[in-house]
Amino acid sequence: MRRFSLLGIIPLLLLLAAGEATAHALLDHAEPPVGNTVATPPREVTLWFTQKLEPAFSSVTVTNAAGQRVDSGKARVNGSQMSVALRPGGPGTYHVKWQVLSVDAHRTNGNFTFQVGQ
Ligand SMILES: [Cu+2]
Repeated sequence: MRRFSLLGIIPLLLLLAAGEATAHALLDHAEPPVGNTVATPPREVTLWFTQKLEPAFSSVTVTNAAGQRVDSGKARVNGSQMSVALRPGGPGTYHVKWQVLSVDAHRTNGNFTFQVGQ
């Protein structure tokens, strides 16, 4: 009885694991890298996701250490990649907030920081 129920659960777990791996656009990596320090304020931020994005419903905002928005407001989406241009914002901690709609029609969002050195 016990053996039977365990065997029945394994395919279900595999199915859930596979679904989770392909579901939703999650942040894969970014430039500047998440949590890293760069010497000078970057001219743009680029984010790479685990799934293709819907350009019309995907956006990213970037604020500098003073809390001022430094992004151009116009994110560019190319497949699973999203970039936004920045104006110079000085040194300190930058906050990046993103929200995207992936092609499977799921919304996800997140945020991270990077540092700009003096
Ligand atoms: Cu999904």
